Amino acid sequence: MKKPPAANPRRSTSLGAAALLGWLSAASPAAGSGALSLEGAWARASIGSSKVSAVYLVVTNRGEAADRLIGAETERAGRATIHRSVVEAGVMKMRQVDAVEVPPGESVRLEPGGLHVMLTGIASPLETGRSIPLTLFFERAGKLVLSVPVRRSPPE
Ligand SMILES: [Cu+2]
Repeated sequence: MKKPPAANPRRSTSLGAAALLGWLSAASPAAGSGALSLEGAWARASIGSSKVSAVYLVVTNRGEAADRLIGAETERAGRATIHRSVVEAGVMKMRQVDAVEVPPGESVRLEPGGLHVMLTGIASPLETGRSIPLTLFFERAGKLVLSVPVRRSPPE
C-alpha cells in the first residue's frame, strides 16, 4: 500500500504561502517591480479648493544595483514633481529635486517634512477614502503604477 505524499514538503509549501500572504498584506498598499518595492503610499487629502497636495511612500531597493526616482505623473494633477522640504532660517521651504537616489539594500522614505511627490494643479479635490493613480518613473526599474489611498494624516 502506498503512503500518502510526505507531509513535510506539503507543510513547507503552505508555510511558504502563508509567509507570502503575510508579506503581501503587511506591505499593502504596495506595488513593485523586480528590485523595487513601494510601500505605505498615501496622498494627503486636499483642503477646500486648494490645488496642491503631496504623495508619500517608502521605496525599498532589494536589488544589487542603485536606482533613481526620476519623475512622477498622475491624471489627477497638472504636474507631479519631486520635492524636498528644507528649513532655511527657520522657514520651511520646498525645493524641486531632479532625482532621488535609492541605493541597493536601502529604503528611502518620502514623508511629511522631507521628500515628497508634489502635486500641483489638482483638477478636483482629493477626498479621504478614495484612491488616486500614480505613475513613478525610475531610471532602472522603469515605470511603476500604483493606486494611492487619500488620507488626512499618515497611516499608523
Ligand atoms: Cu512640495
